Amino acid sequence: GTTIAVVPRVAVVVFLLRGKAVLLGRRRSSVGDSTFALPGGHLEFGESFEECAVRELKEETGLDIDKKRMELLTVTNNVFSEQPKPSHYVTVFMRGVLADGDDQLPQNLEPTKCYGWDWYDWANLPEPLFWPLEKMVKSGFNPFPKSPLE
Ligand code: 8DG
Ligand code: MG
Ligand code: MG
Repeated sequence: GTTIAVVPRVAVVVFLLRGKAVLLGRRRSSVGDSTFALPGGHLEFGESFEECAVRELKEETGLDIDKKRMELLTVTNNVFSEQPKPSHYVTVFMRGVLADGDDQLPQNLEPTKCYGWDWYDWANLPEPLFWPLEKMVKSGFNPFPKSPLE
C-alpha cells in the first residue's frame, strides 16, 4: 500500500465569489465524505499560494480565476485525528472571482472526488459543511469584501 508521512501538509482552498454566492462541491472522500467544501488541494513543491489556487480550481472545475484579484484571507490549523488515517492540514484560504465576468460554468472534472459543483448564497449555505469550513462560518467569518464586488 501507500505510505503517507505523518507530517502536517499545506492545503490551499478558494472562496470563489459570484455576487452573494460561493462555489461549493460535495466531497467524495474518506475525509469529510458528502460534506460541502471549497475547491482546492495540496500545495505542490515550489508553488505560490496563488499558483496553487489557480491550478486546483482549473483541475477540479475547469474555471479560470482572475489572477490579479486574488487575495489571501486567512489560515487555519485543521487536525483530522478521528480518521482511519489521521491527517493534519494547515489550510490557506484565498478569495477570488472568475476571469472575464461570470459566464463560466463549473464542470465536475474529478467525479471520483466530488459529486458536483454549484453556487450557494452565503446567507443560505448547504448542510453539512466540511468541518474546517463549518468551524469558520460558526466563528462569524465572512469571505466577502466590505465594499461590494464590481
Ligand atoms: P490534490 O491531489 O488535488 O492536491 O488534492 P485534493 O484531492 O484536491 O485534496 P482536498 O482533499 O480537496 O484538499 C486537501 C485538504 O485540504 C483536505 O483534505 C483538508 C483541507 N481542506 C480544508 N478545508 C477544505 C475545503 O474547504 N476544501 C478542500 N478541498 N479542502 C479543504 O481544511
Ligand atoms: Mg485537487
Ligand atoms: Mg480538492
